[in-house]
Amino acid sequence: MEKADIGLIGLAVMGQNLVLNMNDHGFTVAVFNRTVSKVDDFLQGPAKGTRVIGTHSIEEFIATLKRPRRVMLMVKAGDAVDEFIEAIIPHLEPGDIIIDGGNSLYTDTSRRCEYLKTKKLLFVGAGISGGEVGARHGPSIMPGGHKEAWPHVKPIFTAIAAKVENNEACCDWVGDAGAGHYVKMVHNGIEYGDMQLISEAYSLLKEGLGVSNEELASIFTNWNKEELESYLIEITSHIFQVKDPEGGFLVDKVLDVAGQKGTGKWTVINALDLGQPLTLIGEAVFARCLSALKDERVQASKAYPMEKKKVSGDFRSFAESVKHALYASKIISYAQGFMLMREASKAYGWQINFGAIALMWRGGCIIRSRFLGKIKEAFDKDAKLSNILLDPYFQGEVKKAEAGWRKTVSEAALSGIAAPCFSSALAFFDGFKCQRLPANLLQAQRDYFGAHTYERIDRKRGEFFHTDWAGTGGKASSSTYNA
Ligand code: NBP
Repeated sequence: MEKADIGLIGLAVMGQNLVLNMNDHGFTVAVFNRTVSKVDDFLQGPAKGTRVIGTHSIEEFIATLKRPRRVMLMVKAGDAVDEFIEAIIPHLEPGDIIIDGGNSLYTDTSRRCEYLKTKKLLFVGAGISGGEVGARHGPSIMPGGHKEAWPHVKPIFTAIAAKVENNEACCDWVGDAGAGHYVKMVHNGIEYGDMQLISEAYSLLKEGLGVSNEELASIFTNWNKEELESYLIEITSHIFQVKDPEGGFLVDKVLDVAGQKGTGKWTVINALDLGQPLTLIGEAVFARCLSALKDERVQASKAYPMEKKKVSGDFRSFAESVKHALYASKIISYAQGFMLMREASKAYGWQINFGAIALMWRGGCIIRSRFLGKIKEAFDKDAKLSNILLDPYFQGEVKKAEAGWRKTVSEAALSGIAAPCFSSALAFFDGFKCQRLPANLLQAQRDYFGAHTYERIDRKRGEFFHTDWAGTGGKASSSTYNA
């Protein structure tokens, strides 16, 4: 009997489509599912006529695999992954590989790496983005874990992944332990940021300029031909064109309360843990929280009525300013996202390959864009680049967009239109490029009331001073640790 190149457990939407994608690329795949009847449904349905091998028990499943065995799990994240790992361990041999392609929390993946090492098995935690269509025709795949497994997984993953210029696959080794799933989490955080930025541009054009849905579709279609070209800008231009069968445009009938499933929140919590100023994604998550307070917002809108004030300037020039605000803010968001990943790589000892991340996100996933190609180029030129904002290309881009960005943020403030991500991106930029922040005063205040000590500009770093500012305190100071 023909042996399978890889086995996949979990025949829901992602699993089925990945199996068909692997089959298209010449791999023989064995499949299994907790509800075993779904194996037969799959073989008689979408997998009919393929070389997919259906199995009806774990024993049969493992027996059909070539050595070293490659077992991929595409099941619900959490306990289901641990349960399947325990169920297959007794049937595996040292050197066999387990791959978790679900949306697992990176700390779970790191834990599983440690555990499976004690069993002499290899473990890969791979973030997969692109949804159903991506899984079927080319997702972005972000694998991390035990690097010894990579040569055995690479041919399959790079074959099924999305391809960009020069046929480069949107899949590369990310780093050790939970690095792959961590990078997928940050991808989702950046997705929150991109979506909120687009929504702020929409709000300023619609509320501030009174642009119609037809005009919005046309503006976004044009933006998608320039530096903002991306999947999210493209789908946004389509959304503005969809009519409601009951009349009008569908987007105007959608309730303004945004949902969230937690990956943005976890990215921001991690940024706080690592002390990184991930302000834009933070604002994007909070903007969804604020949107959820619909009833209170309606009440407050009556308590603080504001005469509708259109933004100043003509249509064409303000729309251009909004485009610049969107582009510059997007650069800030990615700069912050890469700052976070750099810190995580250091803190967790992962050796993350940043150029590879930009390439993996270039195609297949929700945040895919032309822009990510430029980030890849920046890391190709300088693999040790400390911050995207210090790359010469992005410096030039931010400078070109700066005037329009400032105009947009000030017009938003004057017109009373909330633009939290545009504004916080600009505040971050002004702080980041500021040689001397008012943190000297913060330190003085901390020392005044809590004897927390301060460093001086005219002494070497690491020397701490305490002053009895009011002449009423003692000489004892607090310890100088940072939380
Ligand atoms: P689901 O997340 O809906 O998971 C369905 C699969 O998990 C089925 O095979 C189901 O078996 C199995 N399963 C469940 Br539910 N509970 C189980 C348990 N306690 N023990 C064993 N198996 C269990 O499927 P999906 O949407 O295809 O996603 C698969 C993974 O990929 C998830 O981690 C998801 O977060 C991730 N992901 C999804 C997308 C997407 O767009 N949907 C995109 C990227 C990543 P059953 O058939 O017996 O119920």
